[in-house]
Amino acid sequence: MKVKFAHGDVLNRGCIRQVSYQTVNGQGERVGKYANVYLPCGYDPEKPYNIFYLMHGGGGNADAWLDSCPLKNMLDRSIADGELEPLIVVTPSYYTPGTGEPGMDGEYHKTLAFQKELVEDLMPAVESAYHTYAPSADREGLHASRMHRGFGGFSMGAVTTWNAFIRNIDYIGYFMPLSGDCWAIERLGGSSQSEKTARYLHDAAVQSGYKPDEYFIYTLTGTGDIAFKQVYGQVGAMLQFPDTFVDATGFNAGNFCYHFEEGAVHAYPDVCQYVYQALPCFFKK
Ligand code: FER
Repeated sequence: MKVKFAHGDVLNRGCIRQVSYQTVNGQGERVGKYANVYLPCGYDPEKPYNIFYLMHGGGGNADAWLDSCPLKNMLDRSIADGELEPLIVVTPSYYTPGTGEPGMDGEYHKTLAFQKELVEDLMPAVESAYHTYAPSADREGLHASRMHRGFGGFSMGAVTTWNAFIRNIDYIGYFMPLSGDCWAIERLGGSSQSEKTARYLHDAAVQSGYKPDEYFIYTLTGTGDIAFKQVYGQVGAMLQFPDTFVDATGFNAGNFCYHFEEGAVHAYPDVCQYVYQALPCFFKK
């Protein structure tokens, strides 16, 4: 990993806005929700920006990323230093009001149900309010701009990200699962069902019709992370499909990057460092 991000003062600060939108909860009722939207310093509505959606972990909410680590300061400083191109970052939630208390049971289902909300409700609300590369905020416009859109998340947010890869690759070109595996086969299946999980992802990628230079995955975790075993097992199995998941450093020659940070644990401050490392590699195609 390059030098770690150090939290500190910065002259050029971006701002946080909120976008409200309507969606449908697990009971089929219309409910109001919001997501936070980071706008880079000097955001100019005349210019298009890349956009990165970043999901919280289990039990979190749309604010979790912003109040659990210096995400905003990291973005401000990375942009001010010229390491990161100005972009829009959205922190939503996969929970919907009226669907019960957070908990491991039903959690996977929520990350899956969120995939429809993401494209039909959240992206249209955000990308009609702020200027991204989407020529229109409907499926067609979102599809046309997929290489300017990323999705990442921590823990259950990583589970959400693998689901986005499987369900929403038509609208997203870049994926950043952080300290969490793919549960398509079973819960924690990255270690218990490594081979089947990797094959499932491989099949999803092939069936999407996109070539390996049309989707990018950067997954990171720490050796002290409770998700390490799952992510490590899954990455090893994915590398058995080298035509689909092409091993790369910083996407130089391939579409699949991974990093295991020595000693890092399952917590926002460590995971924020991963975003710092990986985000500058996005949106280069
Ligand atoms: C993992 C993926 C998700 C993991 C844990 C989670 C232990 C989520 C945990 C939670 O929300 O409590 O690989 O490893």
